[in-house]
Amino acid sequence: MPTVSAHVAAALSGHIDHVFGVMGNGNAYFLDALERSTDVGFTAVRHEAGGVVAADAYHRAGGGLAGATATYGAGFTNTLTALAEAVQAHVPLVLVVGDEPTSGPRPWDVDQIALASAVGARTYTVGRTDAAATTIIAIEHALTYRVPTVLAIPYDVAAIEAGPVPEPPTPRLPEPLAPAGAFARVAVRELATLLSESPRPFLLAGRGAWIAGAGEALGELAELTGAITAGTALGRGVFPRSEFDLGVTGGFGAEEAMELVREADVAVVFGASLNQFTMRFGDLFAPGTKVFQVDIAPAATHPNVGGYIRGDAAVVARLLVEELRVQRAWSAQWRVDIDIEALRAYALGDAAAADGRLDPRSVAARIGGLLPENRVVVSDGGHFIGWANMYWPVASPDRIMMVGTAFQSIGLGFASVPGAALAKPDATIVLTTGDGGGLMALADLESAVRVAAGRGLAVVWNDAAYGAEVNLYGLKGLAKEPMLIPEVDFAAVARGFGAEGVVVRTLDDLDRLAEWVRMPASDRPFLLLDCRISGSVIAPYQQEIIRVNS
Ligand SMILES: Cc1ncc(C[n+]2csc(CCOP(=O)(O)OP(=O)(O)O)c2C)c(N)n1
Ligand SMILES: [Mg+2]
Repeated sequence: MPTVSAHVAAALSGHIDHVFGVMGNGNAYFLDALERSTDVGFTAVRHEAGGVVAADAYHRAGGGLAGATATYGAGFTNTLTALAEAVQAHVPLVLVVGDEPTSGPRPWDVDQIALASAVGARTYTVGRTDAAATTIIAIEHALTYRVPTVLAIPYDVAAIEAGPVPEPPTPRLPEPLAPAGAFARVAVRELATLLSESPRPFLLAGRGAWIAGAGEALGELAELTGAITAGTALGRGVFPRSEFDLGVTGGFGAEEAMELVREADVAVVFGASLNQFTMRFGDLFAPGTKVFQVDIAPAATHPNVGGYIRGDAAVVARLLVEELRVQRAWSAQWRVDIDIEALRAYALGDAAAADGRLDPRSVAARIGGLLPENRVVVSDGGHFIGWANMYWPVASPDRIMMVGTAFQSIGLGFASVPGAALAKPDATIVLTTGDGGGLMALADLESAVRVAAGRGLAVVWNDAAYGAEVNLYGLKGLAKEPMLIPEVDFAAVARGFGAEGVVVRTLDDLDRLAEWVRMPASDRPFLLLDCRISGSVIAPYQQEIIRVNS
């Protein structure tokens, strides 16, 4: 007879292909049922945070909804940082955990519902008779609100026989949000009129535009208006015509491209939250630019926004296109007269910095030129995030992700690799990480090497320091000792996990990457490049933060 845990597994299997996690007493029956009676794949990771991170990365890389699992107590508390990240980054996933028995907590139990709630995640607890239906509610909540949910199985309920698995209900998901009411209709029409008369229109897409599938409609809108376009760090490559696209905006943006944004007279932002980094701390748009935001948030999310239209990015973009067709707008010419590709260029570095270590800009540029096109870049957090974001072109938002940056956490990099690898099974997965975050995440180097194998490449920006802290506080004169890390031989560490490790001290050492790229994935090992870079070259986005903080 199926158990309550089997009911959970069966209901999940209708909506989830993959679960990542670590087993323990609290999820043993669930994992047994998942393995024996469903087609859901289970991938073991080595730290529970990694289970949530991998499920998160799986979703961001276009794999759909994924599950994570951990045992009760310490297994669950190990997930909290990754759970907070998924909440803040708006990534749906279902975390299946063991929980205290219904009879009350044991000495090793903690109030898991309160802990999940404290980081913004809702818990659904299954009972003896409603496990399948409750599982569907947890899925529905995750997908509707684009958040992680926790599905808790009390310890004394997990193995109870629950009878044949019922046909679970289908999750009910809302339609894309359309601008509602006469007020919104007029706002759309007026924005269309403004765009049709604008000599220098600018359109910016964020991750919300990608999730909404707005690319085609936004492409038409750009054609009809003659707009120059760009993406946020999470919304790159949404617009179909790259020759009119300035690439990434915000701190990672190329200086001259960002100057051009300030020349726009009308700017419309689709599906972007306009955080301080995207907005260059208020300087992205010039004071005279009329800024409009289209988003599903209840109201505008930045004070520089002058007009707000609440709605799904694709729905509103299509409405604007229809309106412009009716109005027979003329198309602005400014994008035709400008060499946009030239504006997207970044400074090339030197071969070595003054201290003799590598200049990260030249390392990044060389690696960027060698990477295979079909790739997904997963990034940990730290000063180094600028290098991949500036020097490695991104085709679409599901091909670069920074799991950890919404919550400003480091140490979630290695575990992102298995998630992305399973979501895009033909792609090369490229991890970009610092030495500090890399050491924090090290347990899941094992998962990364095992799952991605010859499709996996890790680039470690090894500056023997918590570089971001040196830049923000060391340069202010604070004690440097806590900011330094003894230089770790990551290449040797990688060999211990079954990968190939290469210490990169000169640009010529990157020739190994050129060879590796030419080999079939099945014939090559996971490759880790331990790049010994100088901490003296500070990325422009970080200089901006230093300026704002000083
Ligand atoms: C979990 C966590 N601990 C500490 C921090 C503070 N922090 C932010 S960046 C950073 C340095 C990261 O060092 P590394 O990974 O080597 O990258 P680098 O800055 O040197 O490029 C630290 C410690 C954080 N953001 N998250
Ligand atoms: Mg470092």
